Amino acid sequence: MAYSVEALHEGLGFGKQVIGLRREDIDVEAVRAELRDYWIRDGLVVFRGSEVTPAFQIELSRVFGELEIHPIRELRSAEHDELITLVSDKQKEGLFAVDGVESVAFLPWHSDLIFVDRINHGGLLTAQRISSWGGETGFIDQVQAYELLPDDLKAEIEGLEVVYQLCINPGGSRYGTKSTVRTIITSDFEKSVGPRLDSDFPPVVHPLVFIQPDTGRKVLNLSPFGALHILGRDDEAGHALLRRLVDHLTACPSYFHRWQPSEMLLWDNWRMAHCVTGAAPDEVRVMQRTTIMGDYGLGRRLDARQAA
Ligand SMILES: O=C(O)CCC(=O)C(=O)O
Ligand SMILES: [Fe+2]
Repeated sequence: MAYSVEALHEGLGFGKQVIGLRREDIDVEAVRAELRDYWIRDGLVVFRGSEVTPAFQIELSRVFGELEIHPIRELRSAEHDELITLVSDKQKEGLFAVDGVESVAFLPWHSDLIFVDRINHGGLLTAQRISSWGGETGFIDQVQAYELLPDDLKAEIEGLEVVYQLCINPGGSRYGTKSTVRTIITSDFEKSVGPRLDSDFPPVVHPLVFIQPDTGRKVLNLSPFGALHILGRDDEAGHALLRRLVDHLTACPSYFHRWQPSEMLLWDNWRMAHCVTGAAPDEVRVMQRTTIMGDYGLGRRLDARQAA
């Protein structure tokens, strides 16, 4: 094989980089198995020096599972059903002052699809247009985050669940970010999904601790963006516990990716929280992502009347 593999960053504890993978390499079952192993064991794989096309992005994604059509129709790509296109055009996706800095693309720490009962197993992301500043995609390993929890917290969260709902504004979630986020231009997404939020995206519940099936490792399964409260603990003590967990998670070792056009990023969405830093407001950042199917079987919808 012509490609090579290295740690993403020495001492980080997660992530691999695969350099020079070619389309024909993934016809070989041993290569497919090796890549799946990196995905599960290392959480994040950065592919560099590949020839990036939508067709290769889709085919490479299929190494890791069936692809799913994203539930938010506004995000689906016009050309390929398997891709979503994230266009950070301030008129379309909104313009925000993040801690006073005008930005597009800003997205707090989250797990994809945590706002539905079946969270997808992964995503493979490419950059079509890159911003001159910002627009970095950040990652935190929730396996490491669980390991770093003090023992009393590990014991306290066993068996607890968190209630989530889709959040349509990056500043609109209690636990999403400590930055101040002021909306300057409301996104088309917010205008379109807002009126049907409760009917189309009712609250759901996910466990705080999830055991990675292939390795038995525990994951601190917490998405700050979209988290409402711990189920049955929507009180001061419950919120203090959730705040402590969010602060712990977001202080864990992180990796922020500065994009080049010839790169693809693959992550295990069941254990890699991610975020996007605000990007240049007068430029259009364009990303495309696949959604790799899967269901860990632990999420469920919650009737709105039970949500407290
Ligand atoms: O735009 C990015 O860098 C990542 C956006 C994101 O959260 C995702 O694709 O799941
Ligand atoms: Fe995401």
